[in-house]
Amino acid sequence: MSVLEKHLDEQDLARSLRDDVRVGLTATPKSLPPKWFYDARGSELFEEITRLPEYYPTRTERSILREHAGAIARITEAKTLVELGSGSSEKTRLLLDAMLSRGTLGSFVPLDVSESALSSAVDALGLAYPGLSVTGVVGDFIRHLRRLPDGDGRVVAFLGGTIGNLVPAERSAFLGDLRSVLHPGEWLLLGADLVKDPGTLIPAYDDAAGVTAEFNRNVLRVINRELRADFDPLAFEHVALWDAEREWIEMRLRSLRDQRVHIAELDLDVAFAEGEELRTETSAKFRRAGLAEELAASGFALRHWWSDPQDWFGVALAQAITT
Ligand code: AVJ
Repeated sequence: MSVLEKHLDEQDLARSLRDDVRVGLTATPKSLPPKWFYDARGSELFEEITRLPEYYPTRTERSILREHAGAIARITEAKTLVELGSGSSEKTRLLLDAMLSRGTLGSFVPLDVSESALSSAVDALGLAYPGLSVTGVVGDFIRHLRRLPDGDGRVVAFLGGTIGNLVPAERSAFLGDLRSVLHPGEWLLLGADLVKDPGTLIPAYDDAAGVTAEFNRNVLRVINRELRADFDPLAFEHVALWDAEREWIEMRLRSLRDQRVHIAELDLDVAFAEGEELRTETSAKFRRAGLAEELAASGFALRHWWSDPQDWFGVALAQAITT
């Protein structure tokens, strides 16, 4: 059985896009939150990114999950698997298979901002797992945590390294909120991309085929369509850089010329100087010890940690503790 619940209606989405764009494009330096990449086209481009030779996180995480899904199922005895930012839920099948064969699992609750990605995932999963109750929640993993079904025996999976889209203050707020919706003993399964050689990191965000550049420019197309703006996406070039001090990747769009953009829906004109950069994403990279500390500070104990032989990606299994 599968159903889709919407916590983000069109108006809600439109309002938060307007607010984010107004705030981000009138700030210095300019920035936009990464969640606006993911309309139907952006979600497809992201799926394409996950298959690129340079983009190691998805396949590395999948190999870790493939190897340890049985242990995750045994340790957690999950009754409900919740997945935040689930997208296509493709890697999740490894977890669902392991949890179902353990016999503990009754329901799966994927939550994502992209209704298109979520509804196809929910339909496919409903067919593939006829005995499982699948409830897709269209929502934002920051704002709609409290709308997740209550229960016990829940495992919340937050995979793919999406935690890296949050800067440290946002991470601690998010982990604290998540801890407060869980009962002691429930679990967080967290996928985190790890600090590594910039020679590996940068190409993962600046691939030779230019798919990431298209993904990055897609946010301008979303704003054009949703807010009646007149961005010329090709007047911006894709930039990926490694901030060694803060240990994060930044994606930016650099204006190729002096230009003005009109955003009709906001009644706003925005000037870009030649060379001016708009930050569109931060993607933080982690170290095991640092992540264990952040988890502990939010009321989670790191119980297990798995990574690949190259130590490129880490999967943490943390348990909500009594605080
Ligand atoms: C989906 C946030 C994990 O940061 O690696 C991929 C998004 N951005 N290429 C990431 C992304 C550029 C991705 N996350």
